[in-house]
Amino acid sequence: MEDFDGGKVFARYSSFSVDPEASGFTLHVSGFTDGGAGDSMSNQNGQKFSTFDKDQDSWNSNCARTHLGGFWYNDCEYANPNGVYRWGADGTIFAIGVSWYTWKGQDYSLKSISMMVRPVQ
Ligand SMILES: [Ca+2]
Repeated sequence: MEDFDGGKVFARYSSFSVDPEASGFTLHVSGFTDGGAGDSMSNQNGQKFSTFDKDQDSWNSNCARTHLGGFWYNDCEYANPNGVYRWGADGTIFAIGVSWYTWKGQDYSLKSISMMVRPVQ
């Protein structure tokens, strides 16, 4: 992931899997290694995937609608990579950007986040 000042960091997880649709696409992520980004995914571990039209998060409202994305929201999020693209620091509307809490907080929308997955060898 990168910010708007040339900063580039990463977070690596040795294990990442998603359960089938019948199980709500539950996320299993573990084995964090810090590449400067900090761990914003463990908070989402064990959560189902929530969207505008399907609230499967742990909060009493719909995190996808509140944070304008779709993700494995919990109560609600440390990471919001499917949020609104809004050019860096912007707290006009709380936590709707492309954010990674443990690096830049919830009101900094990152320039990019790439998610890469490879099979276990
Ligand atoms: Ca909810």
